[in-house]
Amino acid sequence: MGEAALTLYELAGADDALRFSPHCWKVRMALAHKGLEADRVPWRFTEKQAIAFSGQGLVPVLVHDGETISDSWRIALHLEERFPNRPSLFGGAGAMPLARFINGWADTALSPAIARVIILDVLERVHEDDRAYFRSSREQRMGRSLEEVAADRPANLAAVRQALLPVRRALAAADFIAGAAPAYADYCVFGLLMWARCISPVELLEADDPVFAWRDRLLDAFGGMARTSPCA
Ligand SMILES: N[C@@H](CCC(=O)N[C@@H](CS)C(=O)NCC(=O)O)C(=O)O
Repeated sequence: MGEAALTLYELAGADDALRFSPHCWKVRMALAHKGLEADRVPWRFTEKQAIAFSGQGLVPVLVHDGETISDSWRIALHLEERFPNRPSLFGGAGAMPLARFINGWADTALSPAIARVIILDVLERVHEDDRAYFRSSREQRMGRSLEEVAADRPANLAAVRQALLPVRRALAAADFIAGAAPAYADYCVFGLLMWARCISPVELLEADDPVFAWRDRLLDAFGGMARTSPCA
């Protein structure tokens, strides 16, 4: 097969190399799973103009041979459909709805819990041009000042560990959420943990947590791609 031309617009921090978006991480892992490489373009919250061609204002945005796809879930479906001869992202079409459920759970239950722990670290590390926008958009979303959201870090951290219980349960039965081998369901959760790892000094997981060992396996996947990725 000829090489596909893939460009991924990814959120970057003040430092260009700091790529911390959870949804972009889901796509990074999906691309690696498919054995694909993309040209990764750093993007900042306030650079809406640079992705206006996608018809919306969020990253990830993938451009594949001139076709534009936004939203990490839609990108995963696109990669699965367009690269059917490479390893399946879901482990077969029948497993796709379950991965969609995990993605929805991660985004609605786990992501807000992690956000409460790391939000001030994100604020500190976004580009200075993004800072005011980041604060006002997130305070509007959360209905409180970021300092209020982050005030009780020990309780917020305990809530993340509690939220991970379904993952812990799954890992009691298999090495990965998707079973014996990692798949997109794993990347949906792992992407959120990469968000925290890249942007915050706080360790979300205890060393004896099975989720810690699972995260290690994924940090080492694809030649250690995630482990060697720059962190703040
Ligand atoms: N459902 C979307 C969410 C994408 C999203 O929220 N992206 C964030 C970065 S993690 C963003 O681009 N935010 C820009 C903004 O808030 O203006 C997906 O899965 O891709």
